[in-house]
Amino acid sequence: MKNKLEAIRKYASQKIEEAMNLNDLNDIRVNFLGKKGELTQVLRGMKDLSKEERPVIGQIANEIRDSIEKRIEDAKTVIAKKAREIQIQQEVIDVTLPSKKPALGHQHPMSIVLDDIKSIFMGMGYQIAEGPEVEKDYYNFEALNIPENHPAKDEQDTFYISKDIVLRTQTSPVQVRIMEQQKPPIRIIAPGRVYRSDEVDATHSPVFNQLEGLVIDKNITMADLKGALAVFASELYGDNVKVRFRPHHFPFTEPSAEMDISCFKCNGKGCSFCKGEGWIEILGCGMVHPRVLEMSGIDPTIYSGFAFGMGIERIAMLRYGIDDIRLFYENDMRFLKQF
Ligand code: 2NM
Repeated sequence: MKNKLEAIRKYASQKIEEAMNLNDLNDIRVNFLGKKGELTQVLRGMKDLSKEERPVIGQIANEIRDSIEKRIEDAKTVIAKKAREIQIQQEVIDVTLPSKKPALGHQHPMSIVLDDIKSIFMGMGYQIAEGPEVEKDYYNFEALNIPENHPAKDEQDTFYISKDIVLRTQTSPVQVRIMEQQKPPIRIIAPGRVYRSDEVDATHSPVFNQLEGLVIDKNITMADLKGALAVFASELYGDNVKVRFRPHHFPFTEPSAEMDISCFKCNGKGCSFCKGEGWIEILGCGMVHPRVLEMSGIDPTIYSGFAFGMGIERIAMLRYGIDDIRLFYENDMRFLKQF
């Protein structure tokens, strides 16, 4: 019986050494130590042994079972380690391979133009002001001297949240809020999103961006307005553009004007871009109406000021020769990548 046990030990060792993987080792465990395993079978035959032999053989059998178990566990560790080594080898990263190009975004042409305009005015000492897009009717219309019956107030033109709350149609309410809060001198620009109840077409969008400016101090005149806006035009479009002011009407300014720049494509000669005019309209402006100053708590007998407003989409369309406003909102990379 002793010999038989030794033979099992030897045979099991050999099998364990030959095992290639965890499955093989499991089979070995079953074949030797399982219910019908070879060692188990031998142990069953112990009942035929004498009283003296039984504990001796029993001890040997237990030793052999423990040693087979331990060897199987050791072999498992070795095999797992080998498998890990092979895996690591296969997963080696070739750092000399060219990398995948990340899909980079692109600055939106509107942001480029807005940043340029902002830095021109910041260079002239203007501060940037912001305010709510959902605005009181008072700030959007009344405080700007826009009368109750003005066409801008028509439901056709303005989105009403309620009778006295609207989506702002311009960023001027931001400036009214600043006039209420701050004492002159005031020198601000108010960029931001505005809303008009317009049908979408190549040049109209119900949501667009505007930038308005406001300067208030003692002795501010139309000459200051012209000087500031001429500097702005030459910084944005180049030294050789000329500006001209045409009389206009806004309820919140008096006098009011529209500013044109000489066409930067044909230098003012007249071309298809400026429709033969030689001039391109870029903004509206004027001297802030004394009533507007007064309503916001600024004494019009001491202070005066000028204001202006422009549509950012329009400025960007002119600058880049974009003929459809909808392209700004589609975020098609083929469009965006061009700027
Ligand atoms: C424009 C044209 C002219 C304007 C006026 C004001 C305020 F608040 F001072 F009254 N803010 N912006 C203004 C003046 C806006 O946009 C075409």
